[in-house]
Amino acid sequence: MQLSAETSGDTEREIRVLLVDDDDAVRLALSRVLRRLKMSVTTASSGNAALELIGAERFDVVLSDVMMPGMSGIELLREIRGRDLELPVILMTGTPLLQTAMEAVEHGAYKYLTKPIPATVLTENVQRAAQLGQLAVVKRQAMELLGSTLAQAGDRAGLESTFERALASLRMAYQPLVRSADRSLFGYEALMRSSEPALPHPGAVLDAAERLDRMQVLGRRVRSLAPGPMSTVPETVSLFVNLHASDLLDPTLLDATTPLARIASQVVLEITERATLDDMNGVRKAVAQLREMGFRIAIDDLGAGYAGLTSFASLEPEIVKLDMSLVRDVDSTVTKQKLIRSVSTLCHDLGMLVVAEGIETREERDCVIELGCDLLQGYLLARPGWAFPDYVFGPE
Ligand code: G
Ligand code: MN
Repeated sequence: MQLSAETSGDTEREIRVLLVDDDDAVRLALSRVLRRLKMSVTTASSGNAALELIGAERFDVVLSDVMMPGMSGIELLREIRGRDLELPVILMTGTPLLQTAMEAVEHGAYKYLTKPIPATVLTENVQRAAQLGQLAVVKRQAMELLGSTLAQAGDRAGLESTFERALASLRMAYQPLVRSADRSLFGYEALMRSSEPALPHPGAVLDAAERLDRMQVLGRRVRSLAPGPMSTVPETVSLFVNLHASDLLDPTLLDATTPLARIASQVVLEITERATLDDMNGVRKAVAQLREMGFRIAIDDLGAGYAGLTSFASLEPEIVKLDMSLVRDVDSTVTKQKLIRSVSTLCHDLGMLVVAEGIETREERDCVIELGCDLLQGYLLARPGWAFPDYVFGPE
């Protein structure tokens, strides 16, 4: 990797400052001071305006007021840390409060300055913050170059708060599974969604949880949220809940008093083939106990895994979900057709139901039905939605 010119310690380059204050006079006065030192200054009169600018341009330092209508400087700092762990932020306030100062430190503010700020103090701090920010970028690049997978302490703090916000904003979306035989509803799969912008899709939330060793917390949250709307549907409707392999070893999964366990006979626990099941003995034991509690087991993403058919065989699932890569363009791919046909024949002999997921076209749908898939799931029938969404079978 080449270190870019921007971060190679070129101290001659002008420093780009984003100045955030709702007070016009303060913006004017401070930008004058900074421009005198040949810094480039962009101004914003609110936290939201600042975030928009940060999304569009690169800055070396953010200098922000704390007390502003709408988003406060502390909130702005938190938002920035969710997206960028290295951009230095200096906070300014007219009324220093211990509480705010502590929050500023906690969220990684570079400095907390009290107004009125003497010109020399301001410029010194901005200059120093910009240099340290550049150093942080170079350090990260060097670590990447050396292939270090250990996150820095600072990285971890940032990721931690990002993950906490993702966890707090977690909601479940539901996608229907439909019987191909009579087009009736079989159940819904619960899919986690977070509104944390730095972790925009479920895979990113899972990655963060894994890096922070917080899989257990995430799994528990998913399982507590998933049953939500089940009281509104008949008991014949099933709920599919995704488990991570490590969830299988969490004792709370076997607690019969949880909301999920109370409706165990309606629940299908999906275990993905993507993960290697390390402690196979522990897993087998847990699965046996879960069955006794009334849960059914599905193998998820079959065909995508590294585990081959080993995990599949030993878990003896009631339901098998084909990975959507097998479903994609199946109507024009003979090898996929052969594979799906043999999997369904094998599964039917073993008394298992086969799900085709990720169906996006009418041709894929008709083809998987022809190949023996019992249950259908995918955007063609319904996209995941907040309450239990309706589905249409799709065009004839
Ligand atoms: O790993 P798992 O199979 O649980 O993941 C399902 C994911 O696939 C969900 O995030 C869901 O939103 C998405 N999904 C559901 N139906 C479709 C589809 O028809 N096409 C695509 N591309 N994705 C889908
Ligand atoms: Mn799934």
